[in-house]
Amino acid sequence: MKALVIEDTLTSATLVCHQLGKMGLEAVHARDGESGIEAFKRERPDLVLLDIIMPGLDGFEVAQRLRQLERDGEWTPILFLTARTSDEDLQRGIEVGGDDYLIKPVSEVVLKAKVRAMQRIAQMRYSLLVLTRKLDEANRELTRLSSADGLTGIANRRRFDETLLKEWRRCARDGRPLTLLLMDVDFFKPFNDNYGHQVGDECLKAVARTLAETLHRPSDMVARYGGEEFAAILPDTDQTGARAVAEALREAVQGLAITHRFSAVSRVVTLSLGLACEYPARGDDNGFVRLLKSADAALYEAKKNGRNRVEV
Ligand code: GH3
Ligand code: MG
Ligand code: MG
Ligand code: MG
Ligand code: MG
Repeated sequence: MKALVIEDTLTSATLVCHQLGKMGLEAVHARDGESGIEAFKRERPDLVLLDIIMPGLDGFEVAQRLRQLERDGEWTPILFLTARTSDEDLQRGIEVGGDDYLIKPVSEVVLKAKVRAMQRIAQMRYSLLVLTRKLDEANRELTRLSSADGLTGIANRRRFDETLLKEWRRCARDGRPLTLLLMDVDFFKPFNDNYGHQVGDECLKAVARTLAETLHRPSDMVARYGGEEFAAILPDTDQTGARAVAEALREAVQGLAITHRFSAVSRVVTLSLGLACEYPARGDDNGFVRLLKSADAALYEAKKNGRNRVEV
């Protein structure tokens, strides 16, 4: 703990510094307001003892300036230590930012008790700060958990729904196209039935990771839409661009080369994709439902036309 003593009278300063030293505090002395402010910036003390009558800046002005120097969330206890005894001075001292007001000469016992009181408040304040930080962190973690899919770690349906509406509106506002992809693993039921649910889960994790890694733009998002179905939102992407992305996703999943002896279309796990692209209209907040239906219909076509393919 470090205390800054801003006091122009040397005998008084020496005495107080000595007393603080006995309490286990490291005392730094400044002999006027200006150098007190400089010392505050340099030393970042845990406590300030501040005289009022000094050449140059008086203690009231110094207190105000010190409060302005505190960084966000910081608080340094300021105790006036002065020969001025009027109620008005005490009142003003508290108003300009002082936390306590002691009248000289102050006994060692009183000084010690007052410093202890300030230390206790500072400690409580610090504990509260730590708690607030932990709460913030826990809150962020909760938000993350409530929007992530438990198995794959990518966005869940809830987050997908939120994002789709948000991106729909954004693209409407900016006059940009929005693409939606619905994707479904081919013959996943026989995969599960033959290799077991655990292997099925591992396969879904690998597919999710690959989809996420293959999408490049920060605004792209992929979600687990349901069991073995995934959905991707591609903002600012027209049909031509989206077709290329969909094709890349299809190839990336095939490229995983996860053996699937029970697929009727391939020897490895594959993906069928349905693509829908629109230029959202302003005010058409329900238009994304049409987009979903359209992507779903395209996915159905992809299944019907042989799977492991993209349909629009
Ligand atoms: P299609 O090519 O027509 O899509 O055939 P499919 O067998 O994939 O279609 P279907 O929808 O009948 O099968 C989906 C299967 O996905 C059913 C279930 O066994 C499996 N499944 C769904 N969710 C999970 C999951 O979380 N983990 C695992 N291991 N399997 C899942
Ligand atoms: Mg003085
Ligand atoms: Mg399915
Ligand atoms: Mg199906
Ligand atoms: Mg399927």
